[in-house]
Amino acid sequence: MTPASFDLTIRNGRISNADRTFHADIGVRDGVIVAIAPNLPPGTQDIDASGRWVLPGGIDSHCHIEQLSGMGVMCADDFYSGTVSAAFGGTTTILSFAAQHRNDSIPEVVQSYSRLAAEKAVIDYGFHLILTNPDETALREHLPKVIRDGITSLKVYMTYDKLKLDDYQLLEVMAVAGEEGALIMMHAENHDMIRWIAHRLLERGHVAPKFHAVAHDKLAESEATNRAIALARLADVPVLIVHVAGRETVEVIRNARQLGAAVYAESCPQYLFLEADDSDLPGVEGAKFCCSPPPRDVDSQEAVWDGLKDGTLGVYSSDHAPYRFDETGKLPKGDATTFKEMANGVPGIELRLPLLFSEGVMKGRISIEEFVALTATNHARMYGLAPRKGAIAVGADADIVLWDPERSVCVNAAMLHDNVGYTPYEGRVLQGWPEQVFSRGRCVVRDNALQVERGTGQYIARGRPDPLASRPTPSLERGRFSELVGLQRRD
Ligand code: DUC
Ligand code: ZN
Ligand code: ZN
Repeated sequence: MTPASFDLTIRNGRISNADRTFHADIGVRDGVIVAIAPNLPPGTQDIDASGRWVLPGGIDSHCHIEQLSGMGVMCADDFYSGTVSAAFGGTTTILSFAAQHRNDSIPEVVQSYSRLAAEKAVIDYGFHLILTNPDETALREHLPKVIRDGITSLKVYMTYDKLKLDDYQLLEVMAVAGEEGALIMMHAENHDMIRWIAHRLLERGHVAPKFHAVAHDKLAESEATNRAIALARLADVPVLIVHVAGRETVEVIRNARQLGAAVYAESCPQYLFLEADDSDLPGVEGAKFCCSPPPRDVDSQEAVWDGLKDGTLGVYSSDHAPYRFDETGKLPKGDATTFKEMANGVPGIELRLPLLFSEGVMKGRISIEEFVALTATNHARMYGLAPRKGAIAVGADADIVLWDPERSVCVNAAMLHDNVGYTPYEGRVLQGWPEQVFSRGRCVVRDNALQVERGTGQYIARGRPDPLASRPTPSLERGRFSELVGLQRRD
């Protein structure tokens, strides 16, 4: 190996992957890790990582960027502010949502969303498709095509008037996902339970943000999760339950997994670090803490920690849903906005990793290897980004973050790079911070400053999600059922 053979060398670091921690240097050429060994020769760029923890760049597989919500509200972050904010928080790949609204043509949705991202993203990105109109053209033509083009996951909703699919439609989509090799991501909340509670609350004048959490009861979440799992088992496809909030939901998922069901799940910072009571504030201030499902209580937080520890919850994403605290975002009717009219969602793309690093790793709740698995490696496998992303390994993209475990930071909205203007984590003191961020060997963040131009992120066409690649053969009974009802698999 000649001295000039690396574009970048990161030396003397303490490297952690999902399986182990070790000391070595990393050599990078053309954006790819080409050597991991002690005492590598200097690279054109030579970084001393002494005292730093060297981790794979985070993958945030659930964030809403430059997307219109079901209620027609545009996110505050476009692909520039969204990806800059992600990068400053130690994330080097995002998966956001190309969202079909009911009258939209899927190919046009994907094309226009791709254009927005290509112009602005500073880190790598891929898309899921939100599907709201599974008509014959969508099912037979458009879905197979977008899945084959690398959008290998579909988000579907069991609630929200303008997004929800009924059980029959969910089964139809699942059948196509199974046939084409896409993963179903399920927003699991019982629509009619929420509608019924909300109606009765509003009738009685209970309009404040804190009633959002009352309407989105934990039973609505656990019932829909149970049903989603039953539907997926019937259709013989894996399912990933997104944004798990409540203890009962964690238990439903754990039980199904113990029975051998191909059920996967995600949780997010708001379910570890926020509670329903946080939204009990004067006026509409509590709206800053409202998302769906809502943060619950300390008991559910504990259940989410346990789920992350024991593998019930395999991925930890932000569900960054950025809305400004004004008429353009959270509060379409200003101070008169009821909980039913608020935009749902909290920001979190930049603090996702620092929160878990500080409260999970530094406080001894999870190991650094578990941190890496939950924030990067499992996302890469789950969503067909591996082996290119999610690990520090020869042949992988040089998506690498140098963390300073000694740095303590008091969070405030002004230091963040999103376009939201507030953070539900204001005033928290976090231990450990991502200091230097590399994406495909390019330094993206250093000295608290962005080092790259807009539009330099790359689109990643994804492969088959691991749950589909490694799905166990259907049982004899299911196999015969599948044959009778014409369920097919593309191998
Ligand atoms: N709920 C969602 O389903 N998506 C975005 C944010 C939210 O609160
Ligand atoms: Zn959702
Ligand atoms: Zn979401």
